[in-house]
Amino acid sequence: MADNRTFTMIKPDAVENGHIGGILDQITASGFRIVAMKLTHMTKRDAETFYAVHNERPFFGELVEFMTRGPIVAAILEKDNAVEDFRTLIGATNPEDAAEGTIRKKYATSIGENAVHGSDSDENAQIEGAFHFAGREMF
Ligand code: RTP
Ligand code: MG
Repeated sequence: MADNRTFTMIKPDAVENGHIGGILDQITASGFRIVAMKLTHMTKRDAETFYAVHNERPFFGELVEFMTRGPIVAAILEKDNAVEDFRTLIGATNPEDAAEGTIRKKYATSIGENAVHGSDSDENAQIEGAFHFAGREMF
């Protein structure tokens, strides 16, 4: 995957609360092009693998439980400087610390249930995109 791409998930809380449309609207209005997208439901093993970097953290069990609670929207997004610009667009992990107007400020309910995921590096964007999508699903 090219360096101008990032990977995102609209998490189960935001899907449950009816925010898929609002979040996608803000993403595309901010200049990101949707390269791949689907509604999917992660298994426990999927979530444990996807978030393996956090498996020693105290919140790991809670995170896996949350991410498998219901469907998510997975997507690959393209824009110059995609990883960094998307992290800016979503805001801080904890919505209480997120800047005004960011997706997490608007839609997240807590540090754990924070509406969206954004890759933290070009390398992880590549790994995470490939975790969810086959090459023929990327456009
Ligand atoms: P993400 O990977 O989902 O984009 O979030 P992030 O980089 O802002 O935060 P990260 O440190 O990678 O944490 C991954 C996700 O774990 C949950 N979390 N819960 N209860 C807690 O203290 C806590 N801390 C993190 C959140 O869902 C966070 O997005
Ligand atoms: Mg992270």
